[in-house]
Amino acid sequence: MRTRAAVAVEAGKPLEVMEINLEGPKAGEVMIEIKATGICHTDEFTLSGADPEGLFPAVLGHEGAGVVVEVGAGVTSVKPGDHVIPLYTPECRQCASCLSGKTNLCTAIRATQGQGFMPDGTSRFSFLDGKPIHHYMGCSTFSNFTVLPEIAVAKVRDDAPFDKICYIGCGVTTGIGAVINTAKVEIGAKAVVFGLGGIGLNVLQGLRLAGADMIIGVDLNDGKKEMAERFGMTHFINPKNVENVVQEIVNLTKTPFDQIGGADYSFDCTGNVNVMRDALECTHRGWGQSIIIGVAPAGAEIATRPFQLVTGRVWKGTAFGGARGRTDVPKIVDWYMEGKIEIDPMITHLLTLDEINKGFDMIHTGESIRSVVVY
Ligand code: NAD
Ligand code: AHE
Ligand code: ZN
Repeated sequence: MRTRAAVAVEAGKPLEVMEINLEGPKAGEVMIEIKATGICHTDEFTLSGADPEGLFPAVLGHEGAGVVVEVGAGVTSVKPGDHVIPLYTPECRQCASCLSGKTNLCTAIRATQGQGFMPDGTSRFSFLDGKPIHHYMGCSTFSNFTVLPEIAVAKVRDDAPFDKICYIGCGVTTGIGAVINTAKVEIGAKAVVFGLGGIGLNVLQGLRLAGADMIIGVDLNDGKKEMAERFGMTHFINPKNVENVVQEIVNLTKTPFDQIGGADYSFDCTGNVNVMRDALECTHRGWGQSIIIGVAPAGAEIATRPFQLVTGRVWKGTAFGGARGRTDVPKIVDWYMEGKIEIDPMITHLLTLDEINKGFDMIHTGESIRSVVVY
């Protein structure tokens, strides 16, 4: 069949909206009509050419929601008409990683996913002349119709609005999950969030849910302050206005009883390796934990004095907020529908597929939190 898609033809070039071919689902696969997709900073990162796994041409997009339209042989967990969220971190429930109970990083199809292919090593997408186009993060939600393995779709309730719950496909789950699953933040904690964009705001609302007392937000853009306060930030620091952001955080967190100071938890939501260092070093001696969420460009490396770890600080990372997609994503959709978490104010722009490059421009200018393309 034919489908409309925004194709990343080359690194650093705007996406090109066009008709392309899409082959139907093979055994164990499902075809989904994407109804809405968010544009995450990671899509921009890959399009820019900074992703060591970036492949071109490709159909990008990994933050979608839609309806199953066709299933391949042997598919049992979803049927046509089901509402689903594509998962870039699948959950096969059979591989060593899933069965370990220690990680959400299912390894069943990771190798072919990274090569831009379906698990059988081929692509379902091609240009009209037959030249293949790569899949992206196993999702390719910048296409009106896409094909995914059955293990990479979460079935969700059918009364939830697609243009809001698509964000649960990455940003919401990543931010809230980093707090709840990865850091396991406790009531009364003091936490710092570096980068108050589409991920950082969800870390903030995760911290509020977890009952953190002091929630410090750090961003170079003062324009991010108001929205961050709405999601639970109690203190704001713009690094441009202070001499040393680490010292500022240590001072803010000191009490008469605890003159050492430092955050119990910090989260990097910038992808900048210098910020990652500050995020580690502003945590408390003996027990502070710093969680890396941001994705750094090819070749970038993190550094700190090992003494920071010898003295008890812990450096961790998280992908998709440690969430097990098929199990956890339907629950997060329920939390949204029950009013336990907010999504609507963070979706600042709705776009058509033809306008998708505006969404990328607004990531660069910082004027959007999340842009969502509605098909
Ligand atoms: P975004 O562009 O919406 O937000 C980034 C924010 O960081 C902006 O507000 C920007 O002003 C701020 N910032 C940039 N440099 C800064 C600095 N030096 N100091 C302080 N603030 C700074 O991006 P997003 O969608 O929130 O994504 C954030 C990061 O998380 C990206 O690197 C993205 O690729 C990554 N990400 C990771 C996962 C994961 O599973 N680990 C999931 C989604 C996104
Ligand atoms: N391909 C990059 C890394 C990109 C990356 O870290 N992706 C995150 C999700 S970002 C979502 O917006 C992730 O889940 N990583 C785990 C995985 O298996 O890809 C690189 O540096 O090579
Ligand atoms: Zn993302």
